[in-house]
Amino acid sequence: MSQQTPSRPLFVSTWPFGKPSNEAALQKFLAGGTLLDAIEAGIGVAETDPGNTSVGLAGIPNSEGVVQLDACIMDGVGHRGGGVAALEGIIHPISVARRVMDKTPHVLLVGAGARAFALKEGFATRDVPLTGQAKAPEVPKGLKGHDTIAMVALGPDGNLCGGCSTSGLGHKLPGRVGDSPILGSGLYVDNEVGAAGATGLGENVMRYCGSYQVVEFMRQGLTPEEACKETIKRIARIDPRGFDLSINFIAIDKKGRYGAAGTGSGFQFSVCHQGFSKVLQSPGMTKKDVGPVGGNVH
Ligand code: SD4
Repeated sequence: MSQQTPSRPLFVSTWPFGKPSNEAALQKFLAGGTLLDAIEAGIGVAETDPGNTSVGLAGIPNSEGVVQLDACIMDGVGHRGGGVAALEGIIHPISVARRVMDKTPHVLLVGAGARAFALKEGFATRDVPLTGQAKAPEVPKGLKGHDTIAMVALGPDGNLCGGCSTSGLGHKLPGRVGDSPILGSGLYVDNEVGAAGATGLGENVMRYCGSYQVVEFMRQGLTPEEACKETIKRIARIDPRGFDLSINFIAIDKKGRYGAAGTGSGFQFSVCHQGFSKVLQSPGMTKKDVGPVGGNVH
């Protein structure tokens, strides 16, 4: 069941660590910031949390021991977006993503080019400590220790926006880019309909344009939770791995309805508006939710 609130602004983000981020976003907005300022400030909290090993420079490094960060931001007004990928040594990738959106004719800057842009724009840097994480020789098959913050928001004027930031899959190959900085994959905002964000194994989100699909299902009339579930079902039907995909979505719509769903036992997500800030459990999804998987069954 999607839930609904008339309270604006409304912030929804992935994981329990989204709660302090949501609260910082609400404070920023109440202090006179725009909805985009709020998203940037909220995600910035996760990026500088030294205990967060999956967002920002405390994140688990890649197979060469280097932390490479992915982020994007999207503004429903004007359908604008910006992102950075494989960005090294910059404290706030979400802010660089916003600068790409606001100050360049481009949408996505990567690697050395993204870092050069960030330095030219005066963004703060930090030498990257390995935060005690072991350097790994190869990409592991497991998915442990990676949790993106995706945050979507609905403002009092009915406009939507969102952001996403991650250090990505721990021990990934250098240069690997996940779903999180890719508009339509890790995040998508359509000001006519709603917004969605993803967390999980990026390869399994980006092959299906997951967040875009969630928004398109909302356009067809599904509630946010139904749209998240339907997207997971569709992916599971097509993918040979069925439900063994480690993917999770959050979504909000123009009416202030919000919801989430994830594979397996689901995941926790955070919701905040004035007088309300909670961590909620999303429904989980397994084979029994859809019947046969592994083929293109319709
Ligand atoms: C990635 N989607 O780079 C990110 C990681 C993540 O929960 O969200 N993990 O694949």
